Amino acid sequence: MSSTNDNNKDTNNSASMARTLSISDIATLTDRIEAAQRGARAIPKLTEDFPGMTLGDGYAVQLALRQRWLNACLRQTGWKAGLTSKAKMDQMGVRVPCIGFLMAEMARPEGAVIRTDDLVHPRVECEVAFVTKAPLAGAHVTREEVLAATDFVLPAIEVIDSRFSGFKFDLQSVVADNSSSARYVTGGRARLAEELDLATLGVVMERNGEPVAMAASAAVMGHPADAVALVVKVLAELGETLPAGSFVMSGGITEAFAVKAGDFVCARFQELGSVAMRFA
Ligand code: OOG
Ligand code: MG
Repeated sequence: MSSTNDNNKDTNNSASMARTLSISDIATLTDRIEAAQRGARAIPKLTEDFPGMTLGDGYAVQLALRQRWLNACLRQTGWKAGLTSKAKMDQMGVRVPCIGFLMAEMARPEGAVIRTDDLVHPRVECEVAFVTKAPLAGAHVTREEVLAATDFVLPAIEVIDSRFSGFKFDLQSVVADNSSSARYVTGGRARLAEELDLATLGVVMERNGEPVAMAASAAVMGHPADAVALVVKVLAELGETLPAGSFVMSGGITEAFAVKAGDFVCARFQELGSVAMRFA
């Protein structure tokens, strides 16, 4: 099913983002992911039919999906980093961080009731989110540059939803599936990054009033701003930059937890306040 055709490939910037699939294979996989997302249906991971698929192919599918949403006049709010903590890497069995795009349609207000019938098998995870006030670009961006370009930080819960059966995937497949992006909720108190030690923020994740996980923000790459730098570096490899005014989630601090209709979830962050939601 997979085919390679050198005359039919996009060019891209970096060796690690090398692509092997033809433009028509990328379109086929983009159709598959889009249908699974829209229909809230689990599908086999993409490498079952396309075993030679590379990380670059995964990002080609993700960017094709993003382009479809933008062509439909939907608005991108920013990007996210994923698999940036050991807890998340261990849980998913994937040891390389990834990025995904975030759209306004994925945002839900603090305290929202979130439907589960249009999701496959949702999970929640707590994250530190950043909003930028200056553009960031390049393969060598530093934590200090990220902090200087940060307008404010705020607490977030991401609702992830892998479109792959059993919530099991490899790096290429999850990247194509926009790194499981589904919904996100911000809340609490927006704070200036310089007023906080962003590496030592404690967080307690509760489901139905019971603590299910707790950790400190250093679990994310030693410092969550490093995960924002990672987003910028991956974007550079894809020939993209992070514009000013971007919303960026830095990745789950603890492992993610399955949720079902009726569940109430609250993440309590030191210094940043709490974010809560109910599922229905
Ligand atoms: C991939 C998405 C990871 C995070 O914060 O680690 C992610 C997954 O775990 O399904 O968003
Ligand atoms: Mg996440």
